[in-house]
Amino acid sequence: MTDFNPTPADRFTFGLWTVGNVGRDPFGEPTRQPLSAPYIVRKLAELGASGINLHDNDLVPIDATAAERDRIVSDLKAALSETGLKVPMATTNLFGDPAFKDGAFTSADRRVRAYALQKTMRSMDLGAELGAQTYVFWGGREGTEVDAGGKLMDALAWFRESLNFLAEYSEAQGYGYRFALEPKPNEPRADIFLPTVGSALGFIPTLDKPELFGVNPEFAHETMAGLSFPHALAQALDAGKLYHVDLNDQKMGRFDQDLRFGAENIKGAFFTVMLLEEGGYSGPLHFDAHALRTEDEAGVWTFTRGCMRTYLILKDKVAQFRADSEITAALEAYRVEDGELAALSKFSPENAEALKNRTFDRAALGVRGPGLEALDQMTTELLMGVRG
Ligand code: XLS
Ligand code: MG
Ligand code: MG
Repeated sequence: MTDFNPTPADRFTFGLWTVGNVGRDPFGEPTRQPLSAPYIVRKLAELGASGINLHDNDLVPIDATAAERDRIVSDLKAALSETGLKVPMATTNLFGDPAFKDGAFTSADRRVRAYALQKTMRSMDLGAELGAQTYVFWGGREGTEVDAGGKLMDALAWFRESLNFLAEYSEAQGYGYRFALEPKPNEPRADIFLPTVGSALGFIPTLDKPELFGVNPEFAHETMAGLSFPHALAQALDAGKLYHVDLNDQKMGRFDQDLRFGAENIKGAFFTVMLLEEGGYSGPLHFDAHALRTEDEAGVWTFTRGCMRTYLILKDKVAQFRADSEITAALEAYRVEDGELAALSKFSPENAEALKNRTFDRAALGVRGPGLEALDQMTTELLMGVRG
C-alpha cells in the first residue's frame, strides 16, 4: 500500500449531497452545476470508493410523482449494478422544507411530527430497496432559537416517541436497520437537541429498543462544539455504539465547513484513523464533506480523491507509529504498572481497607515526568515525514 490508491475493500463512501454539493451558502448562489446520481456513482466507482449514501431528496425531488420516483430509482440501480457500488446508509431530509422550520420530530405541531414520520417511513422504504443497512437521524431542525415556546422537556419526549415508532416500523417491515443518531451543536438551529455524542449516548438508553440505536459522530460537529473528535469517537467505541461515522474537518469557532478530511487538524485526523483502525469498527468510512465553494467540477474530484488518499496515508502512518521502537518504548514507559496495586483495585471490603491504609509517596508521584512532550514531538515528526 504505497500508492495510496483506494479500492472498495477500503470501505470509503460519500454522500450524494457531498460530492453533489453545488456550493450554495447563506450569502451566495451555487457556484457549480448539479451532477446526476448515476454520474456521481460512476465517477466514485472510477475513483475507488465502495458506496454512496443519500437523503431521500438527494435522489427523488420532494414533489416527484410515483412514476418519476420509479424512473429515478431505476436509473440509480442501473448505475449501482454496473459499477458494484453499494448504498450502505440512508437518511431523511427533515430540514430543507419550510414545513420543518421549527423541527420535524420535535415540532410543537402534531401534524408536522406525523408528516415527518410519514416522510421517514417512505425514505426508509427507499433505503431498504437500495440495500441500506444503517439509517441515520441528523436532527438538523430539531432545536430552537428561543426557548419561549417552553417545549424543552416535551421535545425530548416527542423525539423519543418518533424514534420508537420508526424502530418498530423497521422491524415490522423486516428491514433490519441499525439506527445512528448524529449529534450537532448548532447550525441551522441556534441550539440543536442532542448536541454532542455524549448527549446522544445518554438519550439512547431511554428508547424502547436501545440495542437498535447507536451514534454517527461527525468530526466537524464535535469540533464546532469545541470538543475533541477522537475523544467522542473513543466514547462511542467504548459504549459499543459506533454504528457509522462522518469524516471531514473543521476550524474551531467557524460556521459548518465540511472540509476535506485532514485538511485542517491533521493530528486529530491521525488519532481518528488510529481509533477507527484499532477500535473494532468495521462499518463504512463515510466522508461527509464537500469541495470548497471556490472549486469547479475538477476540484470536486480532487477533493474526493484527497479525502480517501489522506485516510490511507494516515493509516500507513498509524502502522509506522506502531512499528517505531522508540515510540513503543516511550508508550511503555508512559504506563506504570504495579501488580500488588492491580490486585487491590478490585473491590472487596479487605481491599478497600488495605488501600486506605497504604502509604503513597505523594511527592514522588508528582515529580515524575511521563514523557508526553517526547511522545507528541515524535508523533508530530512522524506526521511531517521525517521519521523512519
Ligand atoms: C449536517 C449533517 C448532515 C448529516 C446527514 O451538518 O452532517 O450532512 O450527516 O443528514
Ligand atoms: Mg455536518
Ligand atoms: Mg454529517
